[in-house]
Amino acid sequence: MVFLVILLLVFLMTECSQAVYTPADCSDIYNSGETVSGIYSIYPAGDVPVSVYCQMISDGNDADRGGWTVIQRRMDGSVNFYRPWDPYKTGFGNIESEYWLGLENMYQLTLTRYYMLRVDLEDFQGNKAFAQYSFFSVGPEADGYLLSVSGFTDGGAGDSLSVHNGLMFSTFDKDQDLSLDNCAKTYLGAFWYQSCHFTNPNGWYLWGEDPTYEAIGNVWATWKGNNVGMKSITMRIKRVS
Ligand SMILES: [Ca+2]
Repeated sequence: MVFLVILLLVFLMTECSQAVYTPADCSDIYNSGETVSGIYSIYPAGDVPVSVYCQMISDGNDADRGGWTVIQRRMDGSVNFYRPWDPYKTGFGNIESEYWLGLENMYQLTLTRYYMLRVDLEDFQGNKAFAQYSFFSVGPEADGYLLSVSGFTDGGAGDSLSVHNGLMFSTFDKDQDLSLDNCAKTYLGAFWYQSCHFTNPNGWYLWGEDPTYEAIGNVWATWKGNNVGMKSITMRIKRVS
């Protein structure tokens, strides 16, 4: 009888712990024992599930190891990134290929947690480089989803992002940049524009080098200049404990 009661209690505890398992991000999922990269559900705000690609790295050095939450990815030009404010707020695209996680999700994730950011780049010749930042967060919508990024480490790409620190996010229908013009319209993207950019990861998928229209592509100026679109760009974040 006692055995049966214990069995019942164990069963109930297991069921309950499954019901309330709401990982905030891929770091939580990795730490729970999932070490295979793929699509998972995370709960940035604690209640609503959000699909995301988790890049799980279980070897390599300490900086790489762990569960990385992919917040932005371009890889084949299959998704249109020239979109207005609302999709940039809530997120869009295909989790298995190209997507934007959404500013609100980034805000919720970084509200009470510390993250590092890594940006991986690849050109159409197969060259790769990255830029890493020891701190990344996004402020509330009321403050224009302000970007905070610092602590640059060079992975060969140079630093095209620190100049965007402290800026508000802009889309073609919500100009919050520091330019008299509309940077999102001029450079066919959406970003934390200044006047206007050193990198334009959500810009036009250029398919390589194309100087026809200056700096409209998904470029990273300190690596390949303003007119070389990347084959792939991935922005991913990992919790720093
Ligand atoms: Ca402006």
